[in-house]
Formats: sequence, structure tokens, C-alpha cells
Amino acid sequence: AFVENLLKHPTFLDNSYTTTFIDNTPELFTFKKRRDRATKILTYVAEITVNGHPETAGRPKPSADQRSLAPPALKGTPVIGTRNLLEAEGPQAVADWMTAQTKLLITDTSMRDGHQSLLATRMRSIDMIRVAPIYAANLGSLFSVECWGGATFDVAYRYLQECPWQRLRDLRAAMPNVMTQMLLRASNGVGYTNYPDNVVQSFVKQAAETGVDVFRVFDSLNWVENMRVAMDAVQEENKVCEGTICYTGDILDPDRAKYNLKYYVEMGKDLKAAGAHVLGLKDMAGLLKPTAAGALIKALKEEVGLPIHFHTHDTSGIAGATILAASEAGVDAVDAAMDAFSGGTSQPCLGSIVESLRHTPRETGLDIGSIREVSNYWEAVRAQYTAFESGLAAPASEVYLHEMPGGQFTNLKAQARSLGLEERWHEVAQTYADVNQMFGDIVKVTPSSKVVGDMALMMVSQGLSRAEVENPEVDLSFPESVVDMMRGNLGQPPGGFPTGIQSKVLKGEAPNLTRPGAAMEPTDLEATRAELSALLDGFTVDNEDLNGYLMYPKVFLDYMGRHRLYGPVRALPTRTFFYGMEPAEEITAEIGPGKKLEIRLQAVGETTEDGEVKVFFELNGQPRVIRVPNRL
Ligand code: BTN
Ligand code: 3PY
Ligand code: ZN
Repeated sequence: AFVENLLKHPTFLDNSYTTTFIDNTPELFTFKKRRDRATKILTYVAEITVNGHPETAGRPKPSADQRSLAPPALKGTPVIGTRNLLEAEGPQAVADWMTAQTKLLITDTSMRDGHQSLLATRMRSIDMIRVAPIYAANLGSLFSVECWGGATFDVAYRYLQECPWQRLRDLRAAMPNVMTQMLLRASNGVGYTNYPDNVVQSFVKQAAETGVDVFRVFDSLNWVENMRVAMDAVQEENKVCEGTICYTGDILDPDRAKYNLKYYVEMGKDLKAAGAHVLGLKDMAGLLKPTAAGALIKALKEEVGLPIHFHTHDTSGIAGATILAASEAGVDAVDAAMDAFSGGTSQPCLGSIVESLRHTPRETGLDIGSIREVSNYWEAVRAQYTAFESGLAAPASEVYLHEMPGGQFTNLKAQARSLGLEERWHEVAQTYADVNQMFGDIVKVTPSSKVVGDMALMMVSQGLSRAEVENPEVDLSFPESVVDMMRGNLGQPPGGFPTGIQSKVLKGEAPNLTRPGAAMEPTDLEATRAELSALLDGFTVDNEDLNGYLMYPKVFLDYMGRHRLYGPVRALPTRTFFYGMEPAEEITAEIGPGKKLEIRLQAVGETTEDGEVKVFFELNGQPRVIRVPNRL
């Protein structure tokens, strides 16, 4: 009935149909009998086969002789890991255990920051879940697996047409012995703006219930005041609270005295007082140089007294040296990405760190053979996502100029490309640095990094210099995100924003200097659930869906609209999801426990006079014909 409704709809008939049309046209969904999931998936495959996927059009295609994606073999049963300790004895015991270890503890970031920083966050759940049991069995002595939060949450709904909560649930089930880890932007949740306190609390509670063990909590302006709600909520759930310092500037540079050793030590003490079990040191751009790392880790260890978990990016090419210096100075845990997802704007290479520490007191205890096997699997996975590769071809010391976070780099580059500014990338980088100084030298990490990026792109595309932007005589309209930040809606940077630029942006309006959440009314969660259920024709809204909607109302509704059309497309192989099928190709999609669809594409018909294409499948041996419009 949906298809009938769709085919009769005037907007559809005049060919102006888009995803948005479906999302904004609820009358399409008022039909009685729902189509079954298999038909929905076939509709999706037919769509992509005939019309292509909008995100891969014009981008490099994976080679046809893609190697097998078979994961490595299991080597025995899972060892007792950090998750077992957390479950048995709680988060303080995990922190004490960290401090007591001589070995360097390792977090693998491949399933979160690795692909966020190299592939615009596009890695699909199926590629993670397939290898997760191997992590449990062969790499059970990892400190944690970072696999959730940051940009992965909205990208899952928005671009991958899958539920981020289900990803977490599946990974948790597949790795019962190793702690899962997420990145949480404190009061900004996994979004780009401040949420009411009770929304942040509800989100943390749900993340803990669905399967997050370690919460790395940071604030995009390093404002501890704005981290307390999230940190308290993590402690309430009895999960590991990693209160995190974001590193910027250069502690060895006397001209960048704003962010000196004393600043970081004070912040570390504040985070400890706020209840952090572990102190996170998040070098999101990869600016911490080896010598500085030695001094900083030593000071934090001595003066704060929490176990330290260090995170960096290899944009400069020198992060491996920084990790080794941090290790020498006594850091407890570090982040690294499996070899095939390492280097460049991602984390440094996990296997090489493990090898560098072999036969030293800080030997990690991880099996290098297992690391290689898992990395070989990741290499084959990465090859499927060539459409999303857009990173650095070589290490770049330019990062010390622009200070862009690794996760932002590819994104901003893509934004610059879409504005026709790709050839002027180095100008964008310089302008990004100018904007940072104009805003008073702030921490740049989601969402503050997006604000700096928006301003820089506007300046380059309009040919504006910093002096012109600051000149009170030159009338300008600023990007909405800049206005929002200057209003105080992301909180306060150390020392506040420079008053000149702030009053120019706000055109005389007074900024809010207090914690943004303090002034926000709590959201009525049950009323929101009822409202969402009504928007979805009475669909039963569980707590995961509710929390998704609270973070991203529009994105969530769009996802649900497409879900009704296309069903559980998360079960499709990645190649099929992005490129559709070739005639005579056969795939399997497991859409539920034990429920397998064997799909064979027989042929794609000619386009008929009414602009439709018949796509001929065999589904579990039975012929099926799906008609889709030819939109090309
Ligand atoms: C998504 O958009 O998140 C998933 C991909 C679904 C895209 C299909 S491709 C053909 C049709 N036209 C659109 O604009 N979207 C759908
Ligand atoms: C995120 O918030 O997504 C980040 O990765 C910040 O570094
Ligand atoms: Zn990072």
C-alpha cells in the first residue's frame, strides 16, 4: 500500500521526489498492511542498483576483486578482562588496577575515532560486529575498545540508516570481557549544542544500560563547571568516569602561556575533585610534542594522582614518539588504532606501539599475531569505503598552525570542497588559525571546532581578513554557530571571549556568563515520548528511541521515515549498501537471529514509459520483481 500511495502522490509524479519528500509526507504512511522486511530491503537494493547511492556518486569505487571479509579465527575462549573487573568490583577498582599495572594499557579506537578521522565516520555496524568476538577471544587484555559516541551517533542515523543503540547492544554482547568506551561531549551529549540537564542525565543512563563501560567526558571549552552534570550521571551508573582535559597550544612555548603546565595541572585537580576515576588527556589535534608529553604526564601523575589515559592523533606524523615519551613518563593507558586504521589524522599505529615496547618494562601483553590478523581484517574493511577517503596523503606539520582536530579535518575539507574552496585549502588552514586567535585562543574540539571552522569558511569564501571582521565599521552577519557561542551557549573559555569581537557578533546583546544548562527548563520526557509516538502513528517508543529523538529530533524522524521504507538495511553487506548489486550476484542478509535472506539479482529491466524500472530478484529461491523509478 505504501508504494501505491507513493506512486499516486502528485509530488512523486512530477519527479521532485527526494528522501525529504518521504520524510515530510506523512500521508504516505497511512496504509493498513505494512510491507514485510524482505520487500523493503529489496526495494532499497533495487533503488541503489538503479539510481546509485547519493553519497558515493562521483567518488572513487572499491576495486572489483575485493578480498574476503572473513574475520580471523578464534584462539580459544575469552580471558578475564577489564569488564569483568568493572562488573565485579566497580569503577574505583578499575582505576586502582590501572595504577597498579606496570604494562602500558591500550585502548583500540578503530571502531570510533579511527574511522571518524579517516572515513568521515562512515563505518557500518556489520563490519564491526563481525570482528567483535575476535577482540573478546584474542585481544581480551585490551584496556577498552572505543566504539561509540562522538560523531558516530548521528552519522549512524543520518547517513548509514542504522540505529546506534543497536550497534552498541550488539558489540556489548559480542565482547563481554572487554570494556566498551564512548566519547561524550559533556552537556553537549553527542550533539553540537547544550542540552537540558535531565536530557544529558537520561542519555548517560541509557548509554550505561545499553552497554557503555567507560565514559570519556570532555567540554569543548575545557570548562569543568559544564562537565559536572555528565560526570555525576556516569558516577551514578557505577561506570568508569574519565574526566578529560583537552590539550591545546604548546606548554613549552612561552608565547602560548594561556595553556601552560599550571593550567593543565589545575584542571586535572578540578576533574579529580569532580569525581573522575581516571584522568583523560585528549590531544584531539595531535599537538602534544614528545618532550612536552614527558613533562605534562609527569606533572599530572605527581600532582593529580589519578591514573592517566592519553589520546592523540598522528596528523603530524610524530605521535608515536609522543606515545613513547608519555609511556616513559608513566602514563597508564594510551589510545591507538589498529594498523590499517592508524596514522594520519587517526591515532598512531597500535601494532607498532606494542612492538616498540616489547622486552621493556612497559610491554603491553597483547599478542602481536592477533593484532596483525585483526588489522588484516580491518584492511579489507577499509577498502570498501574508498568513497569516503579524503584525508592526508602525508604527515603534515601544518597541524601545529591550524590545530584542527583529527575528526574535523576530513569533514572541513569536504565542506571546503563543496564550497569550491578545495584548491584554497592552505588558506582555509591559515584562516582557521586566525579565527582561533580572534576568538581569544580557545580549545577547538566538537562543537567549538565547528564554530571556528564555520567562521573560517565564511571568511575565505567572502575574502574577509581578520582585521575586517574585527573592524567595528565593517558590517557583517556572522554564522549562527558563532552567534550561539558568543552568547555563551557553549559555556565559557578560560578568561572569557575577547569583548571586542563578542560585542560585534552580539550587536549589543548581553552574553550569558553562567552555565547554559542552569537556565534551561527540564524536558518533560514522558510528554516527549507521547508526542514522538503520535508522530510515528502510535509506534511504541522505547527509551533508546526516545534518547535518540531528544538528541536529534529531525535526524531521528528522518531515520524512522526511511526505516519504514527500506527496513533493516543494516543487514546488507557494505558493498551492496553503497553500490547495489550486479546481475547474477548473490548476497546473504541476516535480518534477525536465524532469519536469513538469500538475495540474487537476476536482471535489471529497461525503463518503461512511465519512468519505472523492473528489478528482477530471487529471494530465497523465489522470483520477486521490484519496481523503482529511474531518477537518473
Ligand atoms: C540515507 O539516505 O540515509 C540512506 C540512503 C537511502 C538513499 C536512497 S537512494 C534513492 C532514494 N533517493 C534518495 O534521495 N534517498 C533514497
Ligand atoms: C568528537 O567529539 O566527535 C571528537 O572526536 C572530538 O575529538
Ligand atoms: Zn580523537
